Amino acid sequence: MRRHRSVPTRGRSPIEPPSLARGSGLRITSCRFERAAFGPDDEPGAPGPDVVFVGRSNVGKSSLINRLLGARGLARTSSTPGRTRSVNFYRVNEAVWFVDLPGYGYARVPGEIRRAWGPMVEGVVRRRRERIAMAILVVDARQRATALDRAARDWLLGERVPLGAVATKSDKLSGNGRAEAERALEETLGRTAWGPPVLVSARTGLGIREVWSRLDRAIEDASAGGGGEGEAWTSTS
Ligand SMILES: Nc1nc2c(ncn2[C@@H]2O[C@H](COP(=O)(O)OP(=O)(O)OP(=O)(O)O)[C@@H](O)[C@H]2O)c(=O)[nH]1
Ligand SMILES: [Mg+2]
Repeated sequence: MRRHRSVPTRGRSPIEPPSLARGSGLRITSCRFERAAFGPDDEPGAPGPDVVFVGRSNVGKSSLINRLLGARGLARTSSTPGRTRSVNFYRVNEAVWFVDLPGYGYARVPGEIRRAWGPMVEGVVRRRRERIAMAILVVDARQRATALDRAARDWLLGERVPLGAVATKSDKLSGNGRAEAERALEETLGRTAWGPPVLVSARTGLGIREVWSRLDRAIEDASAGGGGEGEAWTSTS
């Protein structure tokens, strides 16, 4: 049974303590694509917090967003690396931004776009630093973490944004392979307040509940810590 749906809420959302993972209350009451940003002026100004997805091109960021939101096809996915070239904003429960960043490390993306990637992603993270509840570094469970992934992690830690890691496509590993990957990932990426990296699969849904429970905590902390002008992060049961 699906626990969360992508149907829009009618009228005002009930204001409740911000918990999505309480009991069986994991629930998305609304989500929508808001806009694709190519520069600061395009970024939405409505209150966050933001959950930002960072990772290599084609690693599965957009697929993971769709799986987390239970909304197949909301974020565009492609087997062609470099599909997401803008910063895409999704509004979740009228309260939280999911931010899909362009992927790094794909050589065949034209040079101009590659050169723009660094400043574009850096700019978003720096401008929105205060509202980032969690930057999720998405790596490939089969590759563990590449040098570029580690560089991205180091940079994000340096920017002092809350950081968590997930390893996706873990449906492609056997049970043993997953246990090994888990160990290797914790060794290479380490653990943050988020905990150790979580193995997930956008295809099977593995690990999605765990990610939500950690995200929920991070969003709750961010909402308690500052801002607080937006609607509360709501859960309906
Ligand atoms: N088996 C498997 N395939 C996946 C999974 N997640 C994504 N994929 C596939 O991987 C490819 C890339 O997925 P995307 O979600 O578009 O990747 P992305 O990171 O958003 O890529 P860019 O936008 O190019 O940076 C697609 O062919 C997906 O179907 C997963 O959990 N398991
Ligand atoms: Mg994408």
